[in-house]
Amino acid sequence: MKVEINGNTLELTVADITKQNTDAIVNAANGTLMGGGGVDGAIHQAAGSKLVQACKTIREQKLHGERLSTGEAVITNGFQLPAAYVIHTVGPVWNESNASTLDQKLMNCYINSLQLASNYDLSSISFPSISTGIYRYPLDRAAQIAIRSIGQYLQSHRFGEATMTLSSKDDYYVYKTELDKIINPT
Ligand code: AR6
Repeated sequence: MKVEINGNTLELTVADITKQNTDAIVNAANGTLMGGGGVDGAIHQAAGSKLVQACKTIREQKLHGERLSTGEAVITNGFQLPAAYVIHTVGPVWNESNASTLDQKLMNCYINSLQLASNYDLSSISFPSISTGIYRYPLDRAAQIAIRSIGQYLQSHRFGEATMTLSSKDDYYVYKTELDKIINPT
């Protein structure tokens, strides 16, 4: 499914993000930037060991040894990936008692990644479903935030192509439901 928003496109697809040849792919990382499981592990595996070296340099030079904060984003080369760049962002770990603060942080992941891609003059980006795996965010809630955040950014910027790269048909239909809501608001 692909829709036009203010001259940009927002597409939903079921695919392996490590195979996407957009200018950038987004990694659902953790604050250490040293890799992990899920999509983070798959991206590091496919990009090769230069990716973790680039992440180490960011930790030392840009973050002065600190972890990347939840909702923030940094960029590296894509090395062996088809995508030229990887944007690493840290999604929130789900915790019902703190939901509205976490929603804002998840929104920041999408907006800051798009902003960083724009700063690098990139015009296409693929996102995974941030926080809905190991970080246990409720899928429908995360999908609504992702679609609204990307939609809002595209509505107010000339960007290009944004893709949500989902790992299953079930995830795809949850995201499609949210995208249908912003195209045909009732
Ligand atoms: N392509 C597209 N989507 C994928 C792929 C892939 N190759 N692999 C997994 N997914 P998760 P999180 C989907 O757990 O919840 C890591 O250890 C997956 O099915 O990767 O943000 C990090 O280091 C799910 O729908 O990310 C952090 O510690 C979605 O990607 C932590 O996990 C996100 O699941 C981050 O957890």
